[in-house]
Amino acid sequence: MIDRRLFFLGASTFAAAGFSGRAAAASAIKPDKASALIVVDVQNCFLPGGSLAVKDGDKVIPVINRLAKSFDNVVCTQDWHTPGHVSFASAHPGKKPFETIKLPYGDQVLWPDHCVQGTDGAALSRDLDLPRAQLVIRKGYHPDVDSYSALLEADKKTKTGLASYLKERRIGTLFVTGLATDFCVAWTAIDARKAGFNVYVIEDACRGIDANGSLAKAWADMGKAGVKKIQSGDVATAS
Ligand code: VGL
Ligand code: ZN
Repeated sequence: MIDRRLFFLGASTFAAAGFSGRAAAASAIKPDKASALIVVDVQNCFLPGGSLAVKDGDKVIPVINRLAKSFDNVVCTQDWHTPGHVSFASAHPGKKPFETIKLPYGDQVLWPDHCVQGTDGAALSRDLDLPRAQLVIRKGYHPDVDSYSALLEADKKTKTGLASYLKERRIGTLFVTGLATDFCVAWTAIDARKAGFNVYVIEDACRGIDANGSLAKAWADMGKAGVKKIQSGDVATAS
């Protein structure tokens, strides 16, 4: 009798501890002073109605706005192409958007014209509510080189300066959000891992283009690089 009571007490105590332990772990990713929220390319061209609209791209905005309240450090990126940029299909007679060509630095997907410097399409969405954002890093401004990654241009040599900025500020952990999951988000996350950062990608704070299986491939590549996939609900909210 005594044994049985003890067993039941023990079992229920164990179950309760196990359950709350798991629940705590799932919500225990707490951004600290050495963490930054990276908001990738939430620009009009990538939003519904834009020239390279990402399906449901606008859905990331409320999620990012909510997350930002938990971060001391917020950095935005902005795709910022010259008119007639090498990544535009319109710059290659006979080529159409989403075809791939060979450039000196490797394969390049061709895109509709997008995010041309100084245009409204290149502006960050006015619905972003990031009053504490500290830096907007622009990329893709060399006419002959694309830059999906916010750290390293597509030639894999030219640095944007973002890694050094973050390191000088002693920021070691990045939470990457924005558009598009399978291009600028993934390349930024993977290059950040290569540069030694601890990297989370917040899946529900991103949306993808998904051209020819690119979304599944991007998640696989990110996983191999040691990028951690999480959901916005896994990030501890500001107290
Ligand atoms: C992007 C394609 C071309 C992106 C930028 O932000 O993911 N994709 N330029
Ligand atoms: Zn671009």
